[in-house]
Amino acid sequence: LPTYDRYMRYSEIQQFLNDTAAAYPNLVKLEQAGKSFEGRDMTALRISKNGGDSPRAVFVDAGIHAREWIAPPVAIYLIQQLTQQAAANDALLDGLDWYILPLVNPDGYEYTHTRTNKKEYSSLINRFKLQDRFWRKNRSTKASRWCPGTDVNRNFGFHYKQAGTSDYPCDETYAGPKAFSEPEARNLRDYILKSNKRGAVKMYLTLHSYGPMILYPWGYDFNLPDAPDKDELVSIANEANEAIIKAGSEPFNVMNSAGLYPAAGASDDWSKGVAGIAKAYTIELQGGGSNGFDLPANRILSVVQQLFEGMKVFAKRAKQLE
Ligand code: 0X9
Ligand code: ZN
Repeated sequence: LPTYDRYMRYSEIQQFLNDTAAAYPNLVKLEQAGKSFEGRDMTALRISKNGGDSPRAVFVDAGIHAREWIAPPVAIYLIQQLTQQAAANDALLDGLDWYILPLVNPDGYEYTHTRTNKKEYSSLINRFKLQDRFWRKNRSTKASRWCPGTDVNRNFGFHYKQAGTSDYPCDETYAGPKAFSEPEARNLRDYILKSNKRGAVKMYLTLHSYGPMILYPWGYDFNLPDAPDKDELVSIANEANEAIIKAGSEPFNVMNSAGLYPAAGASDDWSKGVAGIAKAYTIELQGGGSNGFDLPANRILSVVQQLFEGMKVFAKRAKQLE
């Protein structure tokens, strides 16, 4: 069983996904999206009462960014609710399939779990640096051995490198040598496309931190025109926000993602612009701790419970989409 009183490691998350698939064979299908740069599994679950043939579906991922530890537990709690509480949550499963990939960047995630945030002297770069509890990228050494890591959320092939990305491997927002150079981005792309092969996926929710914010497209440049369905994007996000607030959370800021800062090559814009998923959101979960990314573990449970109330709204609205 998953725990919410501390942040689980990769192997525990894998165990939970495997156990869930084994325990609910009629509801859950274990799917492998592929392997990370270092060879870890990117495991997903398809949750469906209908063998994956429901008229509509929602795609959820988490953990694109290594340090954003609060995101995977939100996906894991959602899986738990959809399986262990399937009867109580039938509204979320009736006519709706779920594709959930809780840890897109397992290498980076494990890296941050084996590091500290203490300042230490690095002889290599001849200065003090923070150790990498707050690592963001994947752990690819293909572009540079000295500065490993590409930002998976700058590596998607839609307006690639147009704004808010870096060409320098040492930077936090390094976009990689080319679009979809990274196995994590390719695997996520391919798994989204496979999940959406019937065009059933109406909503893409990618879980990040920290906000709290609900971001809607577009975000790939400065001064972009509104998405044609902006009003509906906002209306859905506002309704989800109300439910999350009602569950006890501070309010989320519903905004255009370029309003935070322009950043091209992110998975949200690609999902809407290329995969054709009508509604795409980046959910920046609640922050906390020393720098926003290290939310104390005693807050995990309330965050996952609050977000689940939002998920109910996203599901309800997804079922109403064309
Ligand atoms: O910069 C990002 O990738 C996201 N914020 S985070 O602090 N979690 O790193 C925001 C991405 C928003 N989407 C687009 N700009 N397309
Ligand atoms: Zn992020």
